[in-house]
Parts: sequence; C-alpha cells; structure tokens
Amino acid sequence: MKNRGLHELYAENPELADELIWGREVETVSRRGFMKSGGLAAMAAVIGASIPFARYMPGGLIPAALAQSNEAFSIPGKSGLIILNDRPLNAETPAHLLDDPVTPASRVFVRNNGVPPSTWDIDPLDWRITVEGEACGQPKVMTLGEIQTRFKHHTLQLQIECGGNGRSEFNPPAKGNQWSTGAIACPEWTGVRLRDVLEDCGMTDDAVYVAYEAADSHLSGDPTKQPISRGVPVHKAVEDESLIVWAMNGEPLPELHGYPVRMLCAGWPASVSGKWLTHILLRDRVHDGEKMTGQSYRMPCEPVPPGAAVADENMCIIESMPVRSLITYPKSGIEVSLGKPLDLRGHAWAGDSLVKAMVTSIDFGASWQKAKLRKPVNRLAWQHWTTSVEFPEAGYYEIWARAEDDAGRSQPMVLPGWNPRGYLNNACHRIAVMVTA
Ligand SMILES: Nc1nc2c(c(=O)[nH]1)N[C@H]1C(S)=C(S)[C@@H](COP(=O)(O)O)O[C@H]1N2
Ligand SMILES: [Mo]
Repeated sequence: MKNRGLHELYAENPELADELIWGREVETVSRRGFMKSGGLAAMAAVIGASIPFARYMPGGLIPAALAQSNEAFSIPGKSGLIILNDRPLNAETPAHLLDDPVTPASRVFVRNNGVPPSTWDIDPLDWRITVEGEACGQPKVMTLGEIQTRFKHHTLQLQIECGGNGRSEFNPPAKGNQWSTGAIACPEWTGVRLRDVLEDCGMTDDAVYVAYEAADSHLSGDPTKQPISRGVPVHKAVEDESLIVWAMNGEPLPELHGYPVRMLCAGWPASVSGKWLTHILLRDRVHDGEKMTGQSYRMPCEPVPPGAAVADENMCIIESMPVRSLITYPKSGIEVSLGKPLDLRGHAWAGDSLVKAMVTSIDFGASWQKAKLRKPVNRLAWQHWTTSVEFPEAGYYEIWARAEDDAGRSQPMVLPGWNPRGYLNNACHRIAVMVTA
C-alpha cells in the first residue's frame, strides 16, 4: 500500500481501499454504503478528531482531509499549479488558488495536446489566420493586425473548463490526465466576435460547423499530423460571446494559452477553444478533425454501466458543460474554533446555462443550507457565492457545495454517470474542516 497513491487505490476498489486504510468491514453491495462503526475509530485517529456526522459519511470516498496529496510544481508564469503531465504540459489549479473573482493568468490551468509553437520572436500583428472551407464564400488570409483594426473589440469574462475536469474520481479509472477539480478558469478576454469575421468571409447557408486549426505540433513530431482540431456548430460560433481573442486580463495572451491569438467559445469543453489559431474552417458538415471523432470529447448517447465498452457510433459529441461549483475559501484542511461561524465562498457555473441556486452541507449531504448567489458579470462568466456555517460540536467535518442550474439540474453528491473517457464529472466539491473546542 505504501507505494500506491490513495487516489489509485480508491479508484481501483473503493471498498477494499476503505478496508485497507481504515480496517473496517464495508458493505460491498453499494459504493455509497454507509460506514460501519468498526473503521470509524481508525479513520478518526488518522484524521485526528472525532467525526460528528459519521453516520452520514458514504463509504468508498476518500475523506477530503486526505484527498489533496499531490505536490506543487513550478511552471514559468504560474504559481502553485499542480503538474499532471509534463509532455504534453498539463497542470491544474488547487481550488483555494481560484479564489479571485477574475482568474489571474498565473492561476489559469494549462492543457496542451501537443508541442506549442515557438512564438517568442514573432510579430503578433503579422500573425496570419486563413479563413476557408466548403461553406466559406470568400476565403481570406487576414493578419491579426487587420482583424484588430477592422472589427469591433469586446472584453468579456468567460469561463473555460476542460471536458476531463474531475476525471480522477471515476471508477473504473479512465485514461488521460487525472484532473481533480482544477481544470477551470474564468479570466477576462479581449478580442473580436467570431461572427463578425465569419460574416466578412461570406459564410454560406450550408455552413454546419466552425472549426480551428493551430500552430502547435503533434507529439510524434510527424508534421502531417495535428494534435487537435475541433470546433462548434454554427449556432454556437455566432453567439455574441464567441470570440477570437488576443488578450487575457488586459495583457497579451500568455504563450501557454495560445499567444498571439486563440478562439474562445465559453461554456463548452475548452477543447473547442483553439490556441495558436492559424485557420478557421467553415465546414458544410460536422467537423472531422483530430479529437472530433471516435471517443474523444464524446459521451455515451445513452447512460452505460461502469466499465462498459461503447461503440463509436453510440458516442455523442459533448456540447454545453454541466453545472458545477467550487469552494475557493477556506482551503481544505483548515482548523477553526468551535462557536465561531465560518465564512465560505466560491464560484458556480453551468456551461451555457445560468446557475439558479447554491447550497452547502456540513453533514455529508444529509441537510443543506442556501448560499447567497450573485448574477454573472456577463453571460458565460462564473457566478460568485458566499455563505456562513456553524458547527454544533468539535470534530472533523466536510463542507460540500452543490449548485443547481436554471433547468433544475443539480450536481451529483458523489459521482455522475461513468463514461469510457472520464468526462463531465461535476460531483460536489468537498473540503475538510477541523473544529476544535
Ligand atoms: N491548438 C491547441 N488548442 C487547444 C489545445 C491544444 O492542445 N492545442 N487544448 C485544448 C484543450 S483540451 C483545452 S482544455 C484548452 C485549455 O486551454 P488553456 O491551456 O488555455 O487553459 O485548450 C484547448 N485548445
Ligand atoms: Mo481539455
């Protein structure tokens, strides 16, 4: 057990992990089977406190107090991100470092599929973007400089979230970057509307999809292969908030985030927001570029049992991301004194939808209290929430946060439906709090 991560152990066999770690007998029937008192003493000993609401604690779930075991690693321009892979570079942001209302560039997660282009010596105004494709009336090559002078500028705060955010919790495990909760960011972006550029290039009536190609290269080094080329249906591409951006928080785009220019279609898996943009393709069919087909960024069209193999033709392209939230203050593992209310805050978002309500629980979801929830600064920006909780006695607690969107869809308490590639885990975020007398 020494050589195996807690997450790996829980992912493979949560009941066995409970047993190994806590020495308790667990019901094998249900992953959510409640704890038996045998292991309680062991768990309380490791955590270092009693667990007042232990009777509600689901089995097979890593206590939030122990769930953040990865070490921080440094990447130029970043602060406190956790590296998941260094080739290609993938790094996520711990929840408490996402506390700012507008995410600073230093805290925006990084998801690369290939090797970024070398751009340190380019003239950004001279960067060329080709607009072409079956549904493009007048194919054009435009420089970024021309795009900046010809079209109206827009600045919006927009959230981007990787489709695989939360993947690390699926069981059986899904291959790919083992994101926990940190593949989400909501900086402010400046650019022009994608729609304005598409109209200028004479988008025809048979346009179905708008896709990107980019300047990064495939990991294999094969110049004929692209690392990723995805897109969105025309209705999403022509929304007011779909942009071609060159600035993040008023500064040129950082190299890791697509310098000098990227596409940005918020609320959908961030894989539709192509970095290092070189081509905009107006397609007369669903785009068939790299990572559009097969099982990439697709979910089973109908729910499947955990571990099932799903044929490609039964996998559907992910569109809007599901409702989700984070507790960004306090940091998990905080110690507080009994008798003092604890202020909490965080963000909530729901893909293309609005978040309508936000609730928190201190008793493993047995009861919930309503938080104050603000409106987004603009459509497709995350929303801020605050609340204050009081604890009845000293001991170990978990705070769970749960958002509900305007269509009445809530976050699942533990895990949503399993899927082969481990997408769309929007389970409640949990933090550990130790209350001392
Ligand atoms: N050209 C290019 N664009 C890309 C990617 C990439 O690897 N290459 N990764 C995509 C994926 S999967 C995600 S989640 C987001 C991540 O954006 P970020 O690194 O700016 O946070 O960029 C998307 N755009
Ligand atoms: Mo992604």
